[in-house]
Formats: sequence, C-alpha cells, structure tokens
Amino acid sequence: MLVNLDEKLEPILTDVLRRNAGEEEFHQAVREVLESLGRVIAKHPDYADDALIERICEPERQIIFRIPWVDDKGQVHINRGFRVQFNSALGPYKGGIRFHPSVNLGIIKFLGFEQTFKNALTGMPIGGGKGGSDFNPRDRSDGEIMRFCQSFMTELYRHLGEYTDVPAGDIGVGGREIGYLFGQYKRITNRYEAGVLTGKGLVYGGSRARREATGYGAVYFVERMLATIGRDFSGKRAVVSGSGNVAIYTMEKIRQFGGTVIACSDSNGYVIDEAGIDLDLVKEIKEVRRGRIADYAALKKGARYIEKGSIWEVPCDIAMPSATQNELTGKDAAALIKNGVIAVGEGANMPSTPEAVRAFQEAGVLFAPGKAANAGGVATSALEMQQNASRDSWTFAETEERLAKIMHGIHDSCAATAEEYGAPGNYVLGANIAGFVRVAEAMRAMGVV
Ligand code: NDP
Ligand code: 2IT
Repeated sequence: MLVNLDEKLEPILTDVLRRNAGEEEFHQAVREVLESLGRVIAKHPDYADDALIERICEPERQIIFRIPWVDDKGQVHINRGFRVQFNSALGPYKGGIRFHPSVNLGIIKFLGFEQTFKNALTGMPIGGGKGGSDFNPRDRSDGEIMRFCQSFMTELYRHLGEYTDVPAGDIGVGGREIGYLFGQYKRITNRYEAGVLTGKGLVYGGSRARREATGYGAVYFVERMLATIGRDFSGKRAVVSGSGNVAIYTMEKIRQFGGTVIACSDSNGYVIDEAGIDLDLVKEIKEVRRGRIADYAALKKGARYIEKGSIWEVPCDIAMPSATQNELTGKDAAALIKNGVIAVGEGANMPSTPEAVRAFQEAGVLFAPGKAANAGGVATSALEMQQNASRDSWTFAETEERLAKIMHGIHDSCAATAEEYGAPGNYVLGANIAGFVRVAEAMRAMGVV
C-alpha cells in the first residue's frame, strides 16, 4: 500500500520492497520513515538529490555467519549470526545484539535502520547498526550461553572496534552475555578495548544507570509528553508489556513518578495485580531465577495470571509496550482507546503496528514512537563510551541526570520538528524528520560514499 507517499519517494519504496523481498519488518520501518519525509522533500527538494534517501535505505554492510557450538550433552548445534552495519555518517556503528529464535535478516535490518535515526536523535556521535542470532537462550545453562557467546564473537570480532562498531544488549542479551562477549573479544585481540561493547559490568568498564537507562528514559520522555497537556504520572494506572530489561526499569520509574503499574507480561501470558506490580518479586523471578511471569501469580496474593488474550485489554491511563515488534495491533489500540488511554510510550522497537499508530493518532492519544522514546538506552551506551574513552566513572546520580536531560532534549526536538513541518503533536513525524535531517546533513557533507 503506497499511501501518503510523495511522488519522488514512491519509486524509492518500490525499489526497497523489490530488492529486499520478504523482509516485512524492514519494509514496515522504511515505509513509515518515507511517509514522514514527504514534507521534508516539499520544503527542501535537495534532500532527494544524489540518491541520498536511497543510500540511507541501503545498509553499508551486512554480515551473515555460521555459529557452531556444543551443548552440555556434547551435541553440536549451528545457528546463524548477523551484524548489519547500517550507517556510519555520525559515528561508529552502534546498536544492540538480539538472541531470539525469530531473528532473521529482515528483523535485524529493520532494527538497524531505526537505530540510525534513533542514534541521530540523541545528538551523540554514534552511527546505526544491529546484530543478533536465531539462537534461543531459553533453558540453556550458563556454560551453553558462554560457549555460544564465545563462538559468536570468534567470528564477529574482526568487524568490531571502538571506532568501528560497538554492540550492546537487546532481547536475550544482557549483562551476562556482554561479559562473555567482551571476555572473548579481549582474548582474541589481546587488547583491553573497553569501548568496543557497552552494557558492561561495573567492575570492568560499565556505566552506572545503563541497565536502567532504556526504561527510565522512556518514562522521562512520556512524563515530558504528558506535561504538554498539563498531566503527569501521579495517580495514573499503567500497563507495561514484557518483563525483561526495558519493562522492569520502565515499571520502576513509573512508580517513582507516582504511577501504579497493574500489569506486565512475557511471551506466555500476563499478570494483573491491582495492588501494583511488586517489582522486587519480578526482579527475583526474571533477573535472578530466569523464570516465567506465571510464577508471579503463584507467589503474590491477589494477583491473576492470564494465559490467553491480550494485555492491552486491561484498562489503563498509560500504556508502555516494552516487549517486541508488532505486539500491539489495531484491535489492541481500539481496546485501549475505548478504555480511555491518554498516552502510549514505546519502550520496545516498533511494538505498535501501523494500524495501531494510526488509531492512536486519530483518537488524539499522545503517542511516543520507540525510536525517540527508547533512545535512553543507546544514549547511555554513548555515555559509557565517553567514560571509557576518558577512563572515568561517573556516579549514578550524575549519569541519570544526563539521561534525563537527553530525553527531554529528544522530546523537545521531536515536538519542535513536528510543529515546524505543520503537524504539531505528531511525534512519529517529528522523530523521523529530526533524525533524518541530522544523518542526511552529515552524509551530504561527506560526498558520495
Ligand atoms: P529482554 O530479553 O530483557 O526482555 C524481552 C521481554 O519481551 C521478555 O519479557 C520477553 O518474554 C518479551 N518478548 C520477547 N519476544 C516476545 C514475543 N515474540 N512475544 C511476546 N513477548 C516477547 O529484552 P529487552 O527488555 O532488552 O528488550 C525489549 C524491547 O526493547 C525490544 O524491542 C528491544 O529491541 C527494545 N530495546 C531494548 C533496549 C535495551 O537497552 N535493552 C534499548 C532500546 C530498545 P519471554 O521471556 O517470554 O521471551
Ligand atoms: O535498540 C536499542 O537501542 C538497543 N538495543 C540498545 C543499543 C545500544 O547500543 O545500547
């Protein structure tokens, strides 16, 4: 469907669809950005010169590799590894690594494409990239995870470097995996190159507040967005999907801001706790035991576990999808709107389908797209790189203060850009245009490369 597309942009999208057949998530991400760019081309036609937009839609480099590893029973497995180095106009490629059975090239490309604009929005010197594997870490032992990470890095190390490409975590990759990846990189290269990975442990070069940064940052963004209509989190009911890194620290910050989170989930189902989700219990189940969210209802009096159905049916004022792409459909959006939702902030990458986004916008619901709202994670990764480069280590308070300032800055620049381009309150348009302009300016300055 080629709706809302400028006539100069339509052939670009057609070409992207043709050359990247079957990569649905990538198509979806590109289409959304191109839909926003019509207004830019109308104002500044020169941005369409020299195939600039075509170049932005084509990754600079795509690496696909074999990952052989041995399980605890001695059986050999093969997984597929990816690293898509999307755009280095603003700095070294930067973006997470995802371990999940659903990973394929199209998913990594959509994530790398979005990352390029997200990283531009932070205003920091980082380009865009993403990587991962179709490896399923569920129920794997520590030893299996370690050997898998070592095998992954044994191939990937040659493409990385603090000035080249700097991975971090994403779904299925947290502090434990970053430790194993860093250990193997150090061993192979014989270099203690702290700035080659972010999300590291505090004792070996990590940054305080990186673990909390994506969730905290998303809530800072939504708080700022609510303020534009004279509202805040205080006394509000919130629903947060997922129960991983982003979801946990989203819930923590909502509580600090006076809101009550009444539901969260994992890929099997969701829990409702009208008394407010007990975060210590979620952390114990998810971070320590690596268990399932169903365990929450078994351990907490008054909580209910629901295996079938959608978490978005739970009535709330604020919804923060923080699990995965396309987890919130048009039908879910209709349910949220019917129940009076006032704001939606995406902690995950592209969690709302295009139909859902359109429904929120038409209903006048404040909507914060992931590439703006969840940029606090990668921004704090850039702060980690900064600390590594200066061999420094900041306090939690100082790092969080910088994060809050960055998120407010991203919010304000998306809002101002939306206004400048005649669509006040449209954060999707604001984020896409503000991110694009920064990348495009840098690319233009560097000529055809
Ligand atoms: P985690 O692996 O820590 O947690 C992921 C959570 O989402 C788990 O609860 C998981 O449930 C759930 N989930 C994953 N896949 C699905 C699925 N197909 N259907 C339903 N639920 C699912 O990952 P993160 O919290 O780090 O990442 C969550 C989202 O945030 C992703 O979209 C990621 O790209 C994005 N993001 C992450 C950043 C970071 O710094 N970590 C930064 C910016 C964005 P289960 O355990 O059952 O699989
Ligand atoms: O999607 C994302 O922004 C991340 N997974 C974090 C990337 C990073 O480099 O910190």
